[in-house]
Amino acid sequence: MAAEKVASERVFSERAAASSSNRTDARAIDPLDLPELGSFEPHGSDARPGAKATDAAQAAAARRQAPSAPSAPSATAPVSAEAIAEALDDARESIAEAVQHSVLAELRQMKAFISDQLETLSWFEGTRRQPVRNRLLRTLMTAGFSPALGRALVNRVPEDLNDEQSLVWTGKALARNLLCDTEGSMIDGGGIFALIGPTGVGKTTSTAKIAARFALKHGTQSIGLVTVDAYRIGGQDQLRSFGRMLGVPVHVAHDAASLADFLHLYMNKKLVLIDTAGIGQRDERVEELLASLSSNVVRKLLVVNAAAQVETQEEVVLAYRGAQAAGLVISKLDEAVRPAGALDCAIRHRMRVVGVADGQRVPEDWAWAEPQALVDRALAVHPSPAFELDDQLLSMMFAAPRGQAPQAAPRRSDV
Ligand SMILES: Nc1nc2c(ncn2[C@@H]2O[C@H](COP(=O)(O)OP(=O)(O)O)[C@@H](O)[C@H]2O)c(=O)[nH]1
Ligand SMILES: [Mg+2]
Repeated sequence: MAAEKVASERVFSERAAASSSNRTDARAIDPLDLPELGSFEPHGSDARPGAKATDAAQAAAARRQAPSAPSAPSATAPVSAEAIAEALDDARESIAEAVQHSVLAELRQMKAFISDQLETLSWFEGTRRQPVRNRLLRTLMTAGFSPALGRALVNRVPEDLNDEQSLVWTGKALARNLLCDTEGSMIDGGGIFALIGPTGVGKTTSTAKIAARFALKHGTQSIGLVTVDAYRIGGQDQLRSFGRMLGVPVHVAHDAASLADFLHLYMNKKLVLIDTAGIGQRDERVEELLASLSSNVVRKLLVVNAAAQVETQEEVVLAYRGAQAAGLVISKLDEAVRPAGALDCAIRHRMRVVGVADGQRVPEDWAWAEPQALVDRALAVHPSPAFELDDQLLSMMFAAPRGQAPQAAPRRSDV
């Protein structure tokens, strides 16, 4: 984790070093201090508010109970009135102490909540007094960026810029922080890649598009195609028919062992693409899938649907461990009203965008990731009047509780 942080900070500082001194050029300022978005990280091992105090109260109650156990009146020995009175006193004391601890824990929790709310509201009030920042915040929220990233950006935009300049600055800051594998160099370098993600996001279609692009440059002989989509009826046939179009045979792996066999068989191929079963991010089989692809040689490309809700995208990234994947494929960009969500996830989780699918046609509707073009597209959102944000709505958004660890999505077996 620390090594990743150092590496990404190096990328940022290298890019910053290559910057010009133009005032509106985001490269001229410090990079976004993304580690500050720590509110997305779970807080330590036990993030329950007041957990420590409550646990301490429970432990104290347990301690008091323990010594009293041996002295508990046996069935045969007569119980004296003093012993009963003493036991009652002990019990009263334990209850009072436990109640005191739990009240204190609740008060602490309330205090933290109120000071968090006040801090956010005073930040928002401060922003309101700076009309350029206020309008910028509204533009970012309207585009679909998260309040966390919006706030980080608005805090850093230089004060002396006008609306247009601050938007240019923000666009550049976003593009600089959106890691992209421009020109598809990662895939062009070859290796074994598995496309993972929820159902219907475009894994198979993207696999076919990537294979077609690669075949154009390196020839069909250099590609191996494997599908482990054994769950869905027709899942294998879909890649098979794309394979036939390309002239590349497709093999079906039914389990981790047969996948290993195929990978061995394809040792001499420059690129091996593994198409996987679509599994909803709340399905516990996601873990099985990730385990079956845990080999070091298999690099994972998470496919995220740009047209999905941003909260869903966030859940997908968390469930599929997107931050540990080699790259991100943003699919269905053509359908997305607010593509900002997918970019926001990529920036906050420091994922490298490998490619973008923007239509159903294979292989035409595919582009290698280009940060500025993606950011410009995300910022060019014109919502219908029903979805416009006014100051009141904005203040409500920013008054919502922040700083909580993301709730793990309920697994399918839990619901
Ligand atoms: N509009 C649009 N449709 C897409 C895109 N990628 C895939 N699709 C369609 O989405 C559906 C599911 O795609 P598929 O590749 O089977 O998804 P998978 O379940 O993740 O493998 C198919 O109808 C595809 O044609 C895209 O970039 N844009
Ligand atoms: Mg599929």
